[in-house]
Amino acid sequence: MTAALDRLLGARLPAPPEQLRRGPFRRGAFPSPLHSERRAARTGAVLGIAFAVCFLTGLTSHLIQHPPSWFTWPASPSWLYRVTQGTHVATGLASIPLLLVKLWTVYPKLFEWPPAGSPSRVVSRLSILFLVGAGTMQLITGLINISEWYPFGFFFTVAHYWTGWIAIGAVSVHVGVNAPEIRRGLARRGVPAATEGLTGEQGAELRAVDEAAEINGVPRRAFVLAAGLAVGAVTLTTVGQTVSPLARVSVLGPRIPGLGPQGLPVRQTASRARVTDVGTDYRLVVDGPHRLELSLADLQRRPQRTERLPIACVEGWSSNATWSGVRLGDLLEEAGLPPDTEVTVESLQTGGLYRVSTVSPPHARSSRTLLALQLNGAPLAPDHGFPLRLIAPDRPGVMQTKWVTRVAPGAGGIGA
Ligand SMILES: Nc1nc2c(c(=O)[nH]1)N[C@H]1C(S)=C(S)[C@@H](COP(=O)(O)O)O[C@H]1N2
Ligand SMILES: [Mo]
Repeated sequence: MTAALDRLLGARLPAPPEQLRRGPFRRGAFPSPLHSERRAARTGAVLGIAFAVCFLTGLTSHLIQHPPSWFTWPASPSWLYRVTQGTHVATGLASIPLLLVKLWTVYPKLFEWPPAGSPSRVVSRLSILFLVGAGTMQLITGLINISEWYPFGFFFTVAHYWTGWIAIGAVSVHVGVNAPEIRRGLARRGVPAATEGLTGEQGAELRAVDEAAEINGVPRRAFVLAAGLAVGAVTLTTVGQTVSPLARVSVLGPRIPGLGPQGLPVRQTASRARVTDVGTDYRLVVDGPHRLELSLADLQRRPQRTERLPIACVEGWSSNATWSGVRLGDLLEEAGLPPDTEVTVESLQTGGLYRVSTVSPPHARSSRTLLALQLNGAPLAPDHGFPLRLIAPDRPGVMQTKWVTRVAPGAGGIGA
């Protein structure tokens, strides 16, 4: 593809006069093997894998929340979303040090001479602009979101979704355009970027320096160790937000599993959602051919089921809990609806983006999907959705609607 582009436009673009080639533009200005093609390609491969995994898990979460007609997400295994979303946030966080390492490895390329080389070089350098811009934007907005800090004016999920496509598109162009260099860099022997295309004595000299350093291996090993430590430190201090055995070292994770009212973190409090005065006039309405209207006492008199299911927030924290309440499928059946009817679950909350969610047939039909009255053996705390909340297996936390007051057939809210 790039060869065709160069043929079309002429392989060489005019170079600026040689006198301008000073300072970092000098030939061999960056002789360190840490800036070699080999380092750039290997660091890039690790970062590329992290980006790809992060993109695919993020796309999965998006599809679950905004399913097109061809997409269904299963209700089993109950931990699947917990794993995909935990992986999304963990790979995103690990990509922060990886991106810094990669940028440090390749920054001498900024001083490439001649600056424009050939048309394919221009495309490649422009794609890097997009790549660095979109990649940085994704990592920063993701980080800010999991810290629940919204300093920007745009809606996070929409921006994060579209920038994700731009980032992964730029990665693909970058890999396509640089395929020969990447292949060379991943092969056993690399050449420093500074010697690329050089022949004769000077090139041979620089390559000898590079090979000696690679063979001797000290800076390379220290570099790989330092990069590995940085990624390890970021992961170890945050992944405990979802991998509970590591909760004790999760000093940078915004939430700790098991910590919160009734042993569970809270995302949106009752007071922020303005659901504070649930009175004796509370009713659950289930719309259908035989409309149900149930008081809290009615709900408590019905057969109670107990399930152990996680809350898995899109923000990457998750926590298992024991829930008791009535089966959603039983209520649907009693209201005269087939138990796998797609339904909308509505909250007492009057505003907010997450007051309504859609329960798709696999989850509506699952015998493990409950409208829970109890959490870990006690009535729900107001912050966990008193008097009634939805809890379904393998579903994003944002779709586990709290303070439920109405269930109606049809798609309505998030997940529709
Ligand atoms: N009505 C309503 N339900 C809601 C929310 C909300 O803002 N409003 N937040 C959701 C989100 S984002 C998560 S992660 C879970 C968290 O449940 P918890 O606060 O009981 O842990 O509740 C969900 N249910
Ligand atoms: Mo969430």
